[in-house]
Amino acid sequence: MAGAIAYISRDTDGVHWKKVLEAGLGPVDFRTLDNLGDKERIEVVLAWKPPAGLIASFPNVKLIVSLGMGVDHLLADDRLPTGVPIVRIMDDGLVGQMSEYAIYWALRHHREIDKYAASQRARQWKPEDFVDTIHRRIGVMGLGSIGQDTAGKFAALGFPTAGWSRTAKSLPGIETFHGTDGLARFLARTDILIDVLPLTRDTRGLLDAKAFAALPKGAYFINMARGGHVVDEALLAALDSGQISGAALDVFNVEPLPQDHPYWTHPKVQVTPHIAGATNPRTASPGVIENIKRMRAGQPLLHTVDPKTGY
Ligand code: OXD
Repeated sequence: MAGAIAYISRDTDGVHWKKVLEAGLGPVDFRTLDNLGDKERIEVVLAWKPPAGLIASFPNVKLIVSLGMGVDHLLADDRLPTGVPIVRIMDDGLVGQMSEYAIYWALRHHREIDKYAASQRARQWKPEDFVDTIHRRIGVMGLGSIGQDTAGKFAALGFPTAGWSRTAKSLPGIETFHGTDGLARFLARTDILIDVLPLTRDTRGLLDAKAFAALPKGAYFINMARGGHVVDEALLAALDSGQISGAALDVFNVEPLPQDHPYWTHPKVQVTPHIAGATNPRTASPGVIENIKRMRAGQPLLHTVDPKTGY
C-alpha cells in the first residue's frame, strides 16, 4: 500500500474524508491525530490548525494539504518542513457558501430587514426609505476564487461592484483597485465592504481606524475572511460613532470568540461562529485526490501555496 495519509484536525473525526479518499484512491492507510502510528509511513498530511511542530515530525511527508482555502493556520507553524509542497483545497461548494453568506447579510442590510423586524415586534406598519440597488456600492477585498465569485454575483444582482487586491487584476463587470494607492479610493466608493482577503503579514491589521474612516459614513462591514485583518477597538469605535452602521462577523482575532467580548452583545454586530464556508469532503476531495495522484506520479501540483506571499 502507498504511504499513509494523516488527517490532522480536531474539528471532525475524518471519517468522511477517509471514505471519499478511498473512493478515489482505493484502500488508504488513514491516520488521525489520536492514531498517528509509525510516523515514517506518513506521506500526505491533510491539516486544519495542526499543532506546531507536528508535521515536521513526519520524516517522509511529501505533500501538505490545507483543509481550508486559507493557509494562515498552516503557515503559523514556524517549524513546517521546508521544501514540502503545500496545496490548498479548492472547493466550489465552499466558494458558493461564502458568496451566499455575503449576499445574505448585504441584502438584509440593503433592504432594512432589521428595521422591519423591529417594526413587526412593535406592530408598526412603517415603510423605510430605501437606496436603489444601482446606488449601493459593493466592495470586495480579495479577488481570489471566493472574491471573484462573490463580486460576480453582486454585479449580476445589479450592484455597482468593485474589488481590491494586492496586485492588479482585471475582471469583467467589476471595477478593480489594487495596492496601497488603490485602497483609499476603493474604500471611499464602498457602501458595503466584504472582506475575503487571505491573512498575511501585509493584511494583518489592515482594517484599522484609518481604513474604517475612509469608508463613506454609515457603511456596512461583512468579514468572512480572518479576524486578524481587523483592529477590534477601531471597529467598535467606528460602530459606536455611526461611521460603520453595522457588521456581520464570522471570524475573529480569537476563536471561539471569548465570552466577555463586546461583539457578542453589540446591537450593531451579528456574530456567526466561522461557518460562512465549511469544507465539504464530497466537493473538496476531487482536487485533493488529483493532487495526491500528481504527487505520486511526480507531476506538477494544482493550487499550490507560496509560503512567502502567504497564499
Ligand atoms: C477556510 C476557512 O480557510 O474555512 O477555508 O476559514
